[in-house]
Amino acid sequence: MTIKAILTEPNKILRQVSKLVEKVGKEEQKLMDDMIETMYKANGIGLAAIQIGVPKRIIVMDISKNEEKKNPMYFVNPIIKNKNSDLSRYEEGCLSVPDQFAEVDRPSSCEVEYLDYNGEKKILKTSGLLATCIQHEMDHLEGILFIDYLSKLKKSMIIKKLSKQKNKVDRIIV
Ligand code: GNR
Ligand code: NI
Repeated sequence: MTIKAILTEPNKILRQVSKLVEKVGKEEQKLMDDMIETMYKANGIGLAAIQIGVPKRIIVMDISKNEEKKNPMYFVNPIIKNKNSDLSRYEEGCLSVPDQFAEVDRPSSCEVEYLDYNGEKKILKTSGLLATCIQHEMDHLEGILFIDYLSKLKKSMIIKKLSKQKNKVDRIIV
């Protein structure tokens, strides 16, 4: 397994729409292994392939709190169904929007249809943090970030901060 670099905003790659996976083969499983390792290393609870620069419709998640009882979840070609009209508000963060947090409203529960690690078709009913997280990850597959739901002012302040941070890092490296 390999830890990959996570792309951060502003980066046009994060705005790409990811492509359907035709078959869950060795290559896709290797990608999922790398994604889950990268996500654990970064202390995240979810990661979409595009965040490591791969435009495939693949998501990994683990919302378990206990370090010892890891519960990695893998979603290939996920589709969201039966979104609840009730909304839940969560303070969201994103590994591609480092150190920035904001409240976002999303359907409080939904169903997800997907292929698992072995390419088998599954349906999962989600609520709470799991529902919020899967919807956050589904957005990545469409090139959407949680900051897109904020006011223009809040969003532009965040992007400005991140651009400055990036310039700093570049200067250190150069
Ligand atoms: O680690 C993450 N935490 C989180 C918290 C609230 C709502 C969504 C998330 S997902 C995020 C990891 C990430 O950026 N996934 O794309
Ligand atoms: Ni994210």
